[in-house]
Amino acid sequence: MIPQSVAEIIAVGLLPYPVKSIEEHGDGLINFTYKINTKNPDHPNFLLQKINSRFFRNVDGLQHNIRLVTDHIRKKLEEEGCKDINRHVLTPECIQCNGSCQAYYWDHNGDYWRMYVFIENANTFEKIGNPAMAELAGKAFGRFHRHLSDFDAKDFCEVLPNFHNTPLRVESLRKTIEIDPEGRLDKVRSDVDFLLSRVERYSKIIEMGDKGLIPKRIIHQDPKFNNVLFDKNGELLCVIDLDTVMPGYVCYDLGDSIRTGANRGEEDDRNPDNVGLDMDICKGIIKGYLSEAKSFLTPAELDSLAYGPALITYEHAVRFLDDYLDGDKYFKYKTSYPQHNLVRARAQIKLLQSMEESYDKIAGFVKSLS
Ligand code: GN1
Ligand code: MG
Repeated sequence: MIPQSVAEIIAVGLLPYPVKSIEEHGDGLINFTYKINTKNPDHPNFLLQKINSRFFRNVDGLQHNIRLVTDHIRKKLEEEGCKDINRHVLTPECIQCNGSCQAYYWDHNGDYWRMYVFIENANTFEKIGNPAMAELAGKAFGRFHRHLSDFDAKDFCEVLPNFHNTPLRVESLRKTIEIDPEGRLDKVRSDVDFLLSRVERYSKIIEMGDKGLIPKRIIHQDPKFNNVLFDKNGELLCVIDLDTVMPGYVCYDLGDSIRTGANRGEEDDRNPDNVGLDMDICKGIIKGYLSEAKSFLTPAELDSLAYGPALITYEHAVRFLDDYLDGDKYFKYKTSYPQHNLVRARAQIKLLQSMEESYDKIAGFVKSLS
């Protein structure tokens, strides 16, 4: 169903061209997304998205970041002589409002909306099917990092502060444990002990950063495979869903793309036997990533990469368990049964064990390509 607000945006004439039809697009849980088909075939169609202002409170900052990043990538693509720039980077489109062009629209319900030019004949995929696809996934995020490797981040807004600050995520878990607001702690003692015994090991990246040994760069921070857009002929186009783009360490993106893309099971798999690292997919992602990123990464960053998968998986286990103990507040929108967050946390713990067993192999593979 098309919500009233979308009809409002069309009705008050906030779009640059006459509209033919509106359809729902994708199944985004955070962003409600609509495709706006314009009447004149010479005019582009648009993607209209509701911004999740529960996560993203600073909408000005968010839209500012997206504009900076897409402008920068566009410039890089021009320098590289890319023939079809509008398919290789997202194009934010302003919304006509009070006689001026605005980065977003605030509707009568207090929701925020923004638009991109719609990229036609393009697809995303939920799952990485084989190592060749894995290589493309790695390439997509490696290229994104490469294009932004000389970006001056000083004007950048950290829309979700400390998003990947692992020690702070652990601090939050500790606080929840102390209070145990839902009386759930007893059931999960061994999971808690497992995670707390690893705090030091997974504080290493933040410590390296604090000591200035690895640089903060602009990274994606939600590098799931379904955030990679492909042409209908299979050609890699660009990465999408730029909301979480912020300064961070490159191993976070490589790590999260492996956590989400190279798990033999599901993130919320109820059967732990299904869960584990698929080494062929993992290698594919690393190979694709380094084919783009090797050229600008420092030796210390190259060394940090192999920590990424386990680090980000650890962090997710901590976040899911924290939220479970806290009564499923943060991930409420994706919790469909009472134990869902606990199932997620345990699946992440299982994946983490499998990654820890494979650490030497991952590090060796990175080294062989560096
Ligand atoms: C959240 O809802 P989704 O899938 O886009 C979360 C990510 C986690 C992911 C885990 C803003 O993203 O960090 O990786 O869940 N996003 C935010 O399923 O917290
Ligand atoms: Mg997302």
